[in-house]
Amino acid sequence: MMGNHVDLTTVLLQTDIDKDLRIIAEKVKNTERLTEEEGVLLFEKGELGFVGALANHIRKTLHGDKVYFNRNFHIEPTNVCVFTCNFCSYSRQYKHRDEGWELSMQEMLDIVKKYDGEPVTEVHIVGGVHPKMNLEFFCELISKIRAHRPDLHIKGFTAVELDYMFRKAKLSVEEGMQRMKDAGLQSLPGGGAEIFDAEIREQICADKVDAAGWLHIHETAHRLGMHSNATMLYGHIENYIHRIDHMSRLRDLQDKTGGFNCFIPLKFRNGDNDMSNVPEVSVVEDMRMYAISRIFLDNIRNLKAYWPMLGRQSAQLTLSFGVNDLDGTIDDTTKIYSMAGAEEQSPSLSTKELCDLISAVGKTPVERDTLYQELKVFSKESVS
Ligand code: V47
Ligand code: SF4
Repeated sequence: MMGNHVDLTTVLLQTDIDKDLRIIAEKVKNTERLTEEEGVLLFEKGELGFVGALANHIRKTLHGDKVYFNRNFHIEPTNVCVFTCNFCSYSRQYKHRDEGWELSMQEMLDIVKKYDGEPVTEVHIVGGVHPKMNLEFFCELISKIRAHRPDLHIKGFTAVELDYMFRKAKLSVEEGMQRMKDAGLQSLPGGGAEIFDAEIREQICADKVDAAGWLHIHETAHRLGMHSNATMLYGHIENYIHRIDHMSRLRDLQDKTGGFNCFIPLKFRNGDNDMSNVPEVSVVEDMRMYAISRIFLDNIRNLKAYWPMLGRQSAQLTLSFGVNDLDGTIDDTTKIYSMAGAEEQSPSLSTKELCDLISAVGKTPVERDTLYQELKVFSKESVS
């Protein structure tokens, strides 16, 4: 096995280690939970090698050398959006909808049909919040996808989209979610969380669902037996306290419901949006972000790096900083990052390319379904 970090015992043998960091390393060794203060301290004092060693220890304990990926495809119904998040390069206002796209029911079903006979296991549906695409429309879409291809897991709609649809339909979150579930929705993606802190939210995405609303939607989904993901948009105007506060609220909800499958830190990209003056953070800061989330979120089992946003090489690097999941779409049509200046302009990786990328850093590629059930473990020989 390739050893990229010194192990935790070696870290603890160092005599010149900062006393606060030593306490944190001891806690990680004893699988004890970090406090919020300790989380902030890790951001302030933890150098890349130190947080990497801790995160790697946790990843290895939880997952050995397995790195998960999923064969899925995306449907983006529209980029027309009633909201005005300043970091968004993707959306177009309704009055400028001629510059954007609006897919019809048939066009979306045609995307699904394109994958007939292909071994995909999930469809991920996410887009802007269109004032005319309502709950009825999306329930019909979901039930038609379900009828056409019952084996496909339908993961769709951020809490932002759901909050708008439910309010427009004059339904409570519980009623709205039950309708979606009855139509065939099985999981929620993690988008729309951004940063929960109210003051930062006010500056970057003032008009969409707030932290309490986002958390309530996910809690309701979990209570109905659905699972969901959680994201955090980092590296813009927030500080370390806001990041820890965000993760702490997720950790609290996870204690209550256990419904989060994974956590996905999303790096702010500054291409062509109203926050283009905000510089992007360095790759060192990216890796520290992954590592510290792995250490802090002791009750969310999987940490995902979304490779279309990071690029292949940085995605590979995250596997040494706590990440055990590369999402791994075979055909990803999401434009949310390509339009914000991400490395991957038309992201698509074959299973073989993805497996090679994982094997090249000494890890074992494992295909999973949406709920992280293992579908196939790829040995070097079986990659095809
Ligand atoms: O909520 C928008 C982010 C999210 C930018 O659950 C940006 O499996 C960086 O959540 N720079 C939507 N990020 C996408 C999302 C997602 C993606 C992949 C997988 C899953 C999953 C979820 O994209 C938004 C926002 O946080 N975003 N603009 C930008 N300029
Ligand atoms: Fe709309 Fe989502 Fe863009 Fe915000 S991030 S403007 S909610 S598409």
